[in-house]
Amino acid sequence: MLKLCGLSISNYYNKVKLSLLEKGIPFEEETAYPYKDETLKKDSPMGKIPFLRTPHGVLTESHVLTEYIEDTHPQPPLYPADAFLRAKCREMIAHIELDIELQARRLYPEAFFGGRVSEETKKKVEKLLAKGMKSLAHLARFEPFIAGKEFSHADCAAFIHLPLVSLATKKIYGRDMVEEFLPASRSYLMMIAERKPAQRVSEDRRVAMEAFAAANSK
Ligand SMILES: N[C@@H](CCC(=O)N[C@@H](CS)C(=O)NCC(=O)O)C(=O)O
Repeated sequence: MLKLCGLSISNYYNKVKLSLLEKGIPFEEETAYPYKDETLKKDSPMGKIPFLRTPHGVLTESHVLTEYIEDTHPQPPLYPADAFLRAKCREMIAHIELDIELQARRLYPEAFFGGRVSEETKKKVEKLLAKGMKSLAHLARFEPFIAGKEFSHADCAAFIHLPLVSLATKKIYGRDMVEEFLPASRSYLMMIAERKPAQRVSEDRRVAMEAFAAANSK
């Protein structure tokens, strides 16, 4: 049995969880915290979540987890059969994560955790995010799914990461950079949110966020 380790408040954890649920793969969840837990370091060399316990050992890095899941459980496929379209799907995920989420992440300390981000960082990130969002607007297809006609791992990434980027940019800049550059994302995200696996991930995240907020208000 696969064991997904991490926290339901983590977007990278939730992306992999959504892929597992969409594919109907049985799995267990194990709570693991970044930074704090020393045992985590043995499992996750960078101290990050998520990681996956497999019958053969532990894997880290969410895109590696996704590829492993797809290789070991090819049905139902969450990548197109055609090699070029598969690559386009992976390209989309890379842009969402490297050019959008990873940039927006630098805003999270102030947007979500009561910290401060310098004005210089905010300005730099705003420019980079605009560039990343333009690249996604160029690639996104919404036919009706983000990479084409079939639901794919790219939808798992988009559904989990984009709302977080919306929230962060609204809080820091007073503008929702996702809706601004990608207006079609609004109805698209609502469509994905109606799927059962997405509902399960959202509900688990809601409960985990409440627990996190309560623990941090003490
Ligand atoms: N590239 C990693 C990113 C994972 C990541 O950043 N996870 C966050 C939680 S959402 C984390 O563990 N942060 C702790 C840290 O960066 O030390 C992946 O795709 O798995």
